[in-house]
Amino acid sequence: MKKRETRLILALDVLSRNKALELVGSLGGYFDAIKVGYPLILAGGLGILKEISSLAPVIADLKIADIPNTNRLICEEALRAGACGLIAHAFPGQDSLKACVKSTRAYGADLFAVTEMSHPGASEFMAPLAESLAKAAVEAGATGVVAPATRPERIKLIRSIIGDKIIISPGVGTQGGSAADAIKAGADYLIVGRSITGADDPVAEAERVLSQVKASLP
Ligand code: 3DU
Repeated sequence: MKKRETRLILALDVLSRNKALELVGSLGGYFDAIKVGYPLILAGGLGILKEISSLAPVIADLKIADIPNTNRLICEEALRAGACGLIAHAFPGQDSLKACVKSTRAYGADLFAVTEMSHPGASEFMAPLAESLAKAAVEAGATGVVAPATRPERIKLIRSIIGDKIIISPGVGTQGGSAADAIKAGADYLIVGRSITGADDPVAEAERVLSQVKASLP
């Protein structure tokens, strides 16, 4: 993972290749990485990873959650396409998660495991398991975890389990999370999407979030 500079990761959930490249062109300097997930990959093709990765580091958010062999195949496709970071679910278990860690390491890339998601429904099944999922991420050798900016107290708890592994944290802005609170709770990077990509002035919004991050650092 690129050294923490802005501590921001852009969630690029747009459906047009041109729009995606336009946003990366104008916003790239505000973000340490660009997160690309199913919406853009399905709409624009896997080649979009290569195009964007020539401009900025790309994390492929495929929330990989299959048996070890299938996980390996998915990881290798995304890594060959240019991703330098991948997001996987921890719940399929150590063997599945370790397959992702092994693949990413072979490419010098990072693997982030989801602990508890940021939306309200995560309280049904994920929250009761989040501590075990965080421990599983550490045991598997993941680079870090995904933890919710919508519940900063959960970032704190997960930080106490994972030590100095990296926390990337979605949920700032549209989902209601505060950039300052998530950073103060221990997030290393914030994942921000719609509140910036859908703003009338995305650059001004990125600047606003960046100034909140800077103001909340010790
Ligand atoms: O809500 P936003 O538009 O800022 O985007 C958040 C992004 O992070 C989006 O791509 C979503 O799929 C992803 N994400 C979560 O929101 C919550 C998680 O627990 C994991 C990923």
